[in-house]
Amino acid sequence: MEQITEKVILVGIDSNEGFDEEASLEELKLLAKTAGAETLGTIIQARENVHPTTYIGKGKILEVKEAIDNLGATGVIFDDELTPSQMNNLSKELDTKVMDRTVLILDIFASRANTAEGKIQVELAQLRYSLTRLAGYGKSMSRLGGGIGTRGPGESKLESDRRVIRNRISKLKKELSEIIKHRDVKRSQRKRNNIPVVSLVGYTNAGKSTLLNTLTNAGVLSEDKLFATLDPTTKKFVLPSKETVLLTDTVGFINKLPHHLIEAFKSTLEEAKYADIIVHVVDASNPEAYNQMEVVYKTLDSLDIHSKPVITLFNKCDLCHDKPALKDINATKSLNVSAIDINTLDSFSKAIEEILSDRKIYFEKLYSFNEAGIIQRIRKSGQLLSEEYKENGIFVKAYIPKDLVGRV
Ligand SMILES: Nc1nc2c(ncn2[C@@H]2O[C@H](COP(=O)(O)OP(=O)(O)OP(=O)(O)O)[C@@H](O)[C@H]2O)c(=O)[nH]1
Ligand SMILES: [Mg+2]
Repeated sequence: MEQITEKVILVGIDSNEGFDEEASLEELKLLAKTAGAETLGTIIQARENVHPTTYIGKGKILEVKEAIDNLGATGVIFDDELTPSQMNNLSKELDTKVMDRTVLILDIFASRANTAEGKIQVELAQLRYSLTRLAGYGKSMSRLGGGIGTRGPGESKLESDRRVIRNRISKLKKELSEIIKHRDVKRSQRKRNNIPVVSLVGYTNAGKSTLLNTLTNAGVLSEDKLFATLDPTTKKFVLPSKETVLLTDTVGFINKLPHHLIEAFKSTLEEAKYADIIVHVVDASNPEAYNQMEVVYKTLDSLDIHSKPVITLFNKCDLCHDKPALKDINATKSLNVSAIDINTLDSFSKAIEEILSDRKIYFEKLYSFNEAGIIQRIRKSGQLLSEEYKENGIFVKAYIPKDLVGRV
């Protein structure tokens, strides 16, 4: 298929809060590149709030229009989610293809989705996004199809468009809930086996998949692109203490993650909810590292993921020679590592062991010979220190997870 390269101009508003707008447009540029568009220029307007009907002010619109003509752009991408009326007005005023951060991220997710679940989630998000936009387009939308069968009063076409979308949404939701049910079964199996789950979270491009690959040879795609990973991958990782944990790598977070995506991807994003330990991977070489960390914590918060032990990994430390060291007051432990260099990761394994051993207690008990099954269970979920065969049974000494005590 022939690939058309869009040439775009990026437009953002500097409201003096959170991310520096220049950095945000740098990120938008990377998103555009990931989606296959070339950035010709960037324009920033300093204003406290977005303009309610045109996002930027009148004068700035003229400036953007001029840039489109001078540079030969085929489209404009705005650094926030535009309201339907902003999008409508800007399309008219600029007379070119108008896109926003949300469309771009949805597009990237669509091209990255591999599994049935990922595809359904992306389509759900896209449909929900377009459902809110249909109203704004009104008649122009009904003319879009053109030709026989599409003529007629705009409103009724709009109604039927809506109905088609709603039906599709409810069908997809049903399919998705089947898949989620299946995953819940798997999760509860893990829980029964008592294997601790360690979940990698972090801003997109922080190095989560690289870390998983270095530790477990997982062979997960890792790339210098945003959202290289969409679908969760879980791998076994054996600690130096010989205890096994499950490491899960999943979709990264980003500033202004569209709420349609958060809704649709809830089950994927929530992967960390079932973790015993959260590993927060940070790209310490990125000048926006602190803002990115804040986005990660806010996203975890909005997913109701709290009060779990957190290990923060300041990653890519091979690139941070002259930078001041970063800190994370939210973390149980923080470490400087380089995910591409396994020699820097010993301290990481140790940190996991330490946190897990905090949750274990020393245990000894005499079991009768026909209770050998329980000892097998201790061996699997805990750390069996010794078993002594005596005349009246087997005497066991072990460290076991606290929540296993009642069951052994
Ligand atoms: N120099 C250096 N590069 C690294 C390090 N860790 C990861 N990278 C690079 O950073 C880029 C992103 O790494 P990924 O592992 O794909 O990042 P991710 O967090 O999985 O990103 P998403 O899946 O997009 O959320 C890749 O080009 C990696 O090679 C590191 O320790 N040092
Ligand atoms: Mg990844």
